[in-house]
Amino acid sequence: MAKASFTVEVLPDETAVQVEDVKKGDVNHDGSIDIMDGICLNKYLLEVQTLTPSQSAAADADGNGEEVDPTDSLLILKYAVEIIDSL
Ligand SMILES: [Ca+2]
Ligand SMILES: [Ca+2]
Repeated sequence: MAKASFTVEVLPDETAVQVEDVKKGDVNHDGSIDIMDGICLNKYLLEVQTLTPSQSAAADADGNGEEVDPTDSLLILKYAVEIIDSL
């Protein structure tokens, strides 16, 4: 399985500011949490696209340390279709 490699150069302070601005679940940063965020996250899981550090922070719906996996995808989709009412 091919794994995308990329280099991220941000200072620790900048990362902190970015993560603070992140709305959990809003992976594509359009201001709302909906099905598009689930699709965006699934594309990442399928290695079709990469996420920026702030996007992966937003994608970590269950908050287990910015590890993005299918559990986060499921949580965001459940929220998007109103099965759960908070992330
Ligand atoms: Ca969104
Ligand atoms: Ca997670």
